[in-house]
Amino acid sequence: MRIDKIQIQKHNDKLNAAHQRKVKQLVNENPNAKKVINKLVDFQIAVPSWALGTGGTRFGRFSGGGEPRTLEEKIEDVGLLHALNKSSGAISLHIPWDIPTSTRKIKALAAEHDLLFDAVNSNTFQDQPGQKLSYKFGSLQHVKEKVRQQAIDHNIEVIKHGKALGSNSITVWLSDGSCFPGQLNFRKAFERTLEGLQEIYAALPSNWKMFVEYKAFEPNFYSMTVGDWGQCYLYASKLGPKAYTLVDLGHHLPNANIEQIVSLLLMEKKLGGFHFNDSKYGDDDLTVGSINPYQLFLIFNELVEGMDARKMNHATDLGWMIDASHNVKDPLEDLLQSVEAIKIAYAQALLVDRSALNRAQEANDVAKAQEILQQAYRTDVRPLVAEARLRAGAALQPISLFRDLQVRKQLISERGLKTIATGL
Ligand SMILES: [Mn+2]
Repeated sequence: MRIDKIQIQKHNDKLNAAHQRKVKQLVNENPNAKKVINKLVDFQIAVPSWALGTGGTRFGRFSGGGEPRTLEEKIEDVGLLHALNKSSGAISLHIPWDIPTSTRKIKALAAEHDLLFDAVNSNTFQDQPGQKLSYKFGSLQHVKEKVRQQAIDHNIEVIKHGKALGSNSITVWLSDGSCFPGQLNFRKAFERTLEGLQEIYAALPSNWKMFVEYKAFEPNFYSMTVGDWGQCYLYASKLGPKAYTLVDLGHHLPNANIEQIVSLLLMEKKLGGFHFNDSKYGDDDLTVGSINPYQLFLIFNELVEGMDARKMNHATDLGWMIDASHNVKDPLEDLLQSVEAIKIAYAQALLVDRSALNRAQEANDVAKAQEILQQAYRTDVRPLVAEARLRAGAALQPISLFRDLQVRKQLISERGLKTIATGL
């Protein structure tokens, strides 16, 4: 299924008059609003291939129907999202779940949908059918050299697939760690993992980045070998200038000050990218902004401040990706909500009066500093985000249009009710 320009135009025509009144008011009140709209147009967030089907928990999985069965259908789904919001112009693939049968055809299909290939992801956290050696006790940390080599070879293979597709980064998330005290020698596990990452790093094309993703716990519940931003920073520093940390919002211990972590990693030129999601308790992978939108705003506040301090391009100098998936909503509606939440937080962060905030900080005026942040956070920027969509040729209200066009019903009629996305 495809959504064409005429359908979007009709939808926008109905809503545009009321929308323009709201934009006008915001532009009058905020001298920066026009600049914010331009930055929002440029800001794209990659959609992961594994979020297009209903996620599961370890207790069950309830398919929503019409889920993509192949890589082609996954690209088609991201194409639908991008047509609706013009903010999801990239897909992040997971190998081996998404190995193309024909790279040429897949590239052409992505180009038809105006999509790029974002970071490719390796998978050594589960055993694949026919795999020789098991990752039950880890991959790059494994005590047996042959298992480590198998994991290294897999990552190098992932780089090859990514290179063929035009991607320029790999995300390595390792589930390595231990479930019980005494199971693992921490130092040896770190050293083995570093050696493995060094071999993978050596296989990176010159223009590539390696994102090393950390996670505090799960599936290992006593220790994780890349468990927090400190350990991740050590790996990234020892590896070299093409290696960066990747921050997944759900991968911290409860109440961690993620915005401070982001600020310092940026300062050290070691922040590479993001996996956006939200959580109440652990790695819940809930819709971005659904639980704690203020935290998301505070993170974007540090991102904008830190990237501007280093004169970085907001749209292109970090990897922006969603990593969320759950059991109860339509995955495409859910992704539209996540993208919207990210753009709202970004727009609010762009509205922060930086020079006033700096003056308040230098004067120890704590109340004023809070007022400045919350002034931006409490501004309803949704008309600016919608205006950016309008200018890019997308829908003013993507979810309404998704429902009006009965996209899910059509996908079910094309693909069937009982489909399960590959890899899930
Ligand atoms: Mn992640």
